[in-house]
Formats: sequence, structure tokens, C-alpha cells
Amino acid sequence: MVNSRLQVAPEVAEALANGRPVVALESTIVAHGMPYPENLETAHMLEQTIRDGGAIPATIAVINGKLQIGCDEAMLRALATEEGVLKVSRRDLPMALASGKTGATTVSATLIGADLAGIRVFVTGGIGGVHRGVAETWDVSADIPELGRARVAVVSAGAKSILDIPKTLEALETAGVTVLGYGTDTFPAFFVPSSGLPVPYRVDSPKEVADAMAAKWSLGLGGGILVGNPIPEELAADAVTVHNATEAALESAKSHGIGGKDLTPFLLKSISHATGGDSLAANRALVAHNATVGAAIALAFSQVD
Ligand code: PSU
Ligand code: MN
Repeated sequence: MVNSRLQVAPEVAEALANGRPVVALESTIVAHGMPYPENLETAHMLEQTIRDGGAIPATIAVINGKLQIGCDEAMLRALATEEGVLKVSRRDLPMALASGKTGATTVSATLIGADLAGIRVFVTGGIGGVHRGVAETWDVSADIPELGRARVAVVSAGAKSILDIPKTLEALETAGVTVLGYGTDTFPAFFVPSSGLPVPYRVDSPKEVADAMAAKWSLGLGGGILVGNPIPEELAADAVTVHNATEAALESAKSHGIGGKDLTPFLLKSISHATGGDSLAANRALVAHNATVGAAIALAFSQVD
């Protein structure tokens, strides 16, 4: 791939050239989604989990004016520890690249990098979506239109209840995103296994996801597939505690006038504080679970394709 703004790590480039399974990871979860040192530990753990599953991990970020596909240890550490790391969605990419600053990619910008590099599976925690109070704020994450555009299957534990989940599902349909429940009939709600809302389709194996990916893209349909993988029941956070922390976080954001790109990181931090680290433990457990499933899907897709 010849693109002067794309920098693909040698190990990732080699795997892609040989049709071996590769799994993309986002970097906003490292820079803005968790505190140090848990963020760096989680980044390492996710990469290892993907390797154990037989795939090559590729953490995506903006480094030295390039969209980096596959971060090395120094880059991961910079993302996890540096002050002022940018939070980069599609609209921020031009200035992040041109400035030469370090940037953490959200789901949207990670999707752009994965698609450009030819990585078809991406593991994250939770996606962005339609925020509560959208009628006043018009706050809809750039993750939604990007999921409608990039040819990538995203494995997530659904969406947090900091969002309006019914409206998020409607927006996903409008964007043409194929939403699958992985071993479930309901859309997962991040810390808890279920939002109570039905998913359009249920699948029960990596092969079923791989077949859907192949079918979608063989037809020439662009756009992604969202695999909703519920957190295992025994690792889930206490629903009432999370609910109360979420309500308090939303109240606090309102009273502090927090909005735009600062809103999601603010809410994540507030919930983590309010639940005394319980939510952080659940967060790590669910992304690890997503990494296991993501590697299996990448493996299945490498055999279908
Ligand atoms: N939701 C989570 N954890 C996260 C994010 C969302 O449960 O870390 C991050 C992801 O990087 C996602 C971004 O793409 O927040 C969405 O931000 P916004 O709402 O500003 O679009
Ligand atoms: Mn927003």
C-alpha cells in the first residue's frame, strides 16, 4: 500500500501480505478511556490475548504525522503517559497529522486506518453513539457514520448507558450497519450483558460473522458490521451501582458545561471514580473477552476469504 500518511508496522504488513489474521485496536481507550498504569497494562493484555488467539494485533494511532497501523512499545507508552494526547475522530485527522502531535484514534479514526490498511476486524470496548439529550445537543458520535462506511467488523460490548441506546440502534440502522448479537438476542450494554433491546440478528460462532462479512463485501456493499459481544455474567458490574454512577456523571457534566469531544472521556472518568474501580475491572474484563472473540473472527475470516 503506497500512502505517505500511512505507516504500517513491519509485522502487520507481513501478516496482511500473507493473508494472515490481523486485529485492529483503538488508542483512545488507552489515552482517554482509562488511567495510567491500567491503560498500558490493558493495551499489553489485549495485544497478548489477540496473539494467543492466533492473530496479529495492530494498535492504531497518530504518531509523527502519520496514521500508524501497529504501535510499538514506545508508542503505546507515549499514548498511555503523555500529557495532551489528542483525541482524534475523522474530523480531527487532518490537523492531527499536519501538526505532528501524538493522537489517540477513536473508533471512527481507527476504522479509517484499518480499512485503508486492509484490516477487516477491529476490537474495542464500547462504541460511541447517540448521546442522551441529543434533541438539544445534536451530539451523535462520528463512530456511527464511520461504521456505515468502513469495511470492518467491530467487536464491542455494545454501548454504555451514558448513551441513548434505542436511538443509537436506530442511527446504526440508518447508517446501514449490520448489528449482530454474539450469542445473545439482545444488544449488550457494556458493563452489563443486556440493554434489554432486541438485536436484529443473533450469531453463535465466529464462522457466522465471517460469512456475513464475506457476503456483505462480496456484493460490493461498503460499510461495517457491529458484533455485540456481552460481558460474561460473572464479570459484569453491579447494574444499580453503574446506573447511579451514570446518572450522577451525566448530571455533573451538565452542571460543568462539558460537551463536544470532552463529554465521553469526562463521563468515563466520573463513572470509574464513582464505582471505586469496579467499573474499571469490568471494562478490562470485557475488552479481553472482545479480543478473544475478535481473534477468532479474524481467523475464521482468513479461511473464508
Ligand atoms: N465508549 C466507551 N469507552 C471508550 C469510548 C467510548 O465505553 O473508550 C471512546 C471510543 O474511542 C469511542 C469514543 O470511539 O470514546 C467516542 O467518543 P465520542 O462520544 O466523542 O464520539
Ligand atoms: Mn460527540
